[in-house]
Amino acid sequence: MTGTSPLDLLATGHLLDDEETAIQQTVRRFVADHVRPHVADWYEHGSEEDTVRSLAREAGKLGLLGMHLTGYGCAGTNAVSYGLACMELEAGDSGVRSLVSVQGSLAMFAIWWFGSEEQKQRWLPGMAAGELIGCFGLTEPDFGSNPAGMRTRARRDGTDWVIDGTKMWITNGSVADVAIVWAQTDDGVRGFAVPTDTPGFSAPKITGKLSLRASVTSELVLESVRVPAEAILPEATGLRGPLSCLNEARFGIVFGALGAARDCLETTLEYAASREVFDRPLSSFQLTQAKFADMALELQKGFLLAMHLGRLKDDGALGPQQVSLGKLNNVREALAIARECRTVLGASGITLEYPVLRHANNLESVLTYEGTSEIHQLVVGQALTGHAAFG
Ligand code: TGC
Ligand code: FAD
Repeated sequence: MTGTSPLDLLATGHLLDDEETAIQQTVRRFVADHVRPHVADWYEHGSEEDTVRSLAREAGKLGLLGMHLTGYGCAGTNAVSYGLACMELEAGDSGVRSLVSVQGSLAMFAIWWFGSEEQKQRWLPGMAAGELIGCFGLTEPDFGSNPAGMRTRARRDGTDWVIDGTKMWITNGSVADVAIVWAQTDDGVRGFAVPTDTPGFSAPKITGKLSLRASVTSELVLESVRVPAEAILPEATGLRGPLSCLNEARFGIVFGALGAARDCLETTLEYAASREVFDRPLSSFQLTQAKFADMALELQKGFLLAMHLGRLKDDGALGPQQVSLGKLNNVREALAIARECRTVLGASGITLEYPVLRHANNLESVLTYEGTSEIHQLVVGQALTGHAAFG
């Protein structure tokens, strides 16, 4: 998508400054060295905890974890740079971008924004280095789109808190050293930084996934998990707490999904140039070119949208509805591009030799997590009409 990309019909690289371009290129090399050689294997066999840990350490060395946060060992880049990093990571695999999103935008952000100084000192430097892994437990088996209904409950016992409940579909749950757990209390929803070695905490891994297989997804089970008063995130009160963290991660996805789409399109352009059908290169047929033109158009439009939102964010002017608009469009279009590319590859498109169906399958999860496309339609609908149509 920068000036070096063959897909950059609009020369969108001109929108980036030198530092942003350098960060993008560095992350692209990281993906080439640490992700691309292994990702088909991770996908085929399912990612293991060890893989996540070693990838996190490599990402930490590069300063990718919590990179748009400041202090506590974080790199302190601007939002656009963070978005570009997400795009490059997701060109490798959505699961790798998920690792960085959950660590930086959800778990670290929750502590950085809502935590006490002691919590920040305790967790953030190790998390930025990739030595400690965090997860973010909001969704429950019966409450995904509607977290307000959560049943996980924290009650006071003396100065301690005792937490009971179950969280579902939690990225890196069984790898994590610290779980940010959102629970109902007598004062509404509150967040807790729970060390995962606390008695009563367990995180069974979810198996049988057909999407995001290069990422570890787990259940969190909390049975009378007792944590001291210092575990509560003091500044997060109400559902606004977790939803504010989601804005951060959703922003990364606005850029990230385009990386997966770009990888599909680049792969498919190359394939169609060398594949002969009816004695001519597949890329010379009008129907194929129409597909390419439409896909390139949506990719470039998506990037312009992402850049606009990134600049708004860097100006402190980005609203949640705008993030919803970006996530809705860019994930939907990325998935459409991945599926269309698969058709151009024919039967070859169904294997792991090419990344296309892997990306498409991953994007099914991306369409669902961080707010489903329907929830983002409703957020935009509410902004347009003034009526909340969720309930
Ligand atoms: P509602 O009554 O509208 O709002 C409750 C309070 O929250 C505030 N608020 C927000 N604040 C910040 N950012 C946002 N985006 C916010 N949206 C709402 C709101 O102002 C209010 O504040 P206050 O102070 O007045 O109390 O809430 P609702 O219950 O009607 O729900 C609205 C809805 C449906 C949009 C929300 O629940 C929602 O976004 N649902 C989707 C849930 C979701 O996205 N879950 C994601 C879980 S994490 C995940 O998927 C990680 S995947 C990671 C990976 O691998 O990359
Ligand atoms: P539901 O809420 O049951 O929705 C089912 C369908 O109903 C969807 O199509 C939805 O759009 C639709 N629907 C719901 N409400 C409405 C409505 N009001 N109007 C119209 N349609 C509606 N969660 C975390 O907390 N932390 C994580 O780290 C995390 N990682 C994840 C990783 C993966 C791989 C996946 C797949 C999910 C992850 N999630 C995580 C959970 C994710 O956020 C939820 O799956 C998502 O919020 C949707 O919830 P649900 O699956 O319960 O679907």
